[in-house]
Amino acid sequence: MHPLAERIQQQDMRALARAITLVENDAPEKLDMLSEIFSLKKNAHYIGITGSPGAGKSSLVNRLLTHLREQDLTVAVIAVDPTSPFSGGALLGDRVRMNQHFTDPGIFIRSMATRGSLGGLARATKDTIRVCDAYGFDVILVETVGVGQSELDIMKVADTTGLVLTPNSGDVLQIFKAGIMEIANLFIINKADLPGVQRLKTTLEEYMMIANPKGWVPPIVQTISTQNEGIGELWSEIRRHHDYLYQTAKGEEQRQQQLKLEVYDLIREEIWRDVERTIESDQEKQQVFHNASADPYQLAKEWFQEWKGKGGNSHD
Ligand SMILES: Nc1nc2c(ncn2[C@@H]2O[C@H](COP(=O)(O)OP(=O)(O)O)[C@@H](O)[C@H]2O)c(=O)[nH]1
Ligand SMILES: [Mg+2]
Repeated sequence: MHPLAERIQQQDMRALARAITLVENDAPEKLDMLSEIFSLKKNAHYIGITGSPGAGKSSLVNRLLTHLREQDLTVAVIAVDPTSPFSGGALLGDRVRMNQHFTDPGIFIRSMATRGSLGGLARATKDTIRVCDAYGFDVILVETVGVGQSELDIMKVADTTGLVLTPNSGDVLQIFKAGIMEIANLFIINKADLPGVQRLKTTLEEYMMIANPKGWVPPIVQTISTQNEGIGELWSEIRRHHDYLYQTAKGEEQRQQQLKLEVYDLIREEIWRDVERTIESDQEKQQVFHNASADPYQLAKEWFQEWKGKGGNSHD
């Protein structure tokens, strides 16, 4: 077994951090290590918390953390915020209160570095979730800013996704356009101390009438994270969704669909990585790019056919 996998099995937190760094750096041994780590899979509940910047995601995650620790559940927090260059606790908003968690061995907090492309970040985050699961955390909370495809990709592996919205912020329309409404299993109206809660609630109810979801109907939960209000209800709705996933046929169907998407995703990445490496290492092909007016359709068609004909990359 990979030495890190073995140490993770023994709940060595430094090995956990090391493995995540390997994943982030896209180390050559990554896939082998991950596949061994995957065999150690426990059954953590992966929870995604997404929403616009400033919606209160970090504050909520922080409150939820305290709530979960009170029930003796162990928690990994993964913060993904490509718009924020900060690292460590600073990213998690409420820094002072967050610090109290740093010395607790039942908690692991990691913010993902924004190295490389956004796509790379999404992949690294998904792998990091797997590593945390193998370690044995009961709950894995992933905070992401819901802005684009990359975040949507991360949420695809979550068991339960909560979308954080705030009254009168006008972010619903933007979120709607970005296709984030569909991935929400739970609508969280945070900052419920501000005016406009009822209006936002009506908007969400109208949306749900139109979307007409089969199976799970996303509940609307109100929270005021600054006052620690609604956290208990939020957690019980998250658990209710977990029960739905594991105890109903529709839930099972959703999990199968998720597995399929994940496999497709991994294959897509493997293929692209292979094709890219082949073309990048081909001097002749690189020369072709010097002619900026070359026909991209023709080149893509030709080179992809050529790659397929060779049975993929034979460099490794
Ligand atoms: N009024 C009010 N402010 C809140 C609430 N929750 C968070 N905030 C504030 O909103 C700001 C952004 O919170 P943060 O958790 O960093 O948001 P994030 O960017 O979504 O992670 C901070 O100043 C919080 O104190 C709430 O329930 N009510
Ligand atoms: Mg935040």
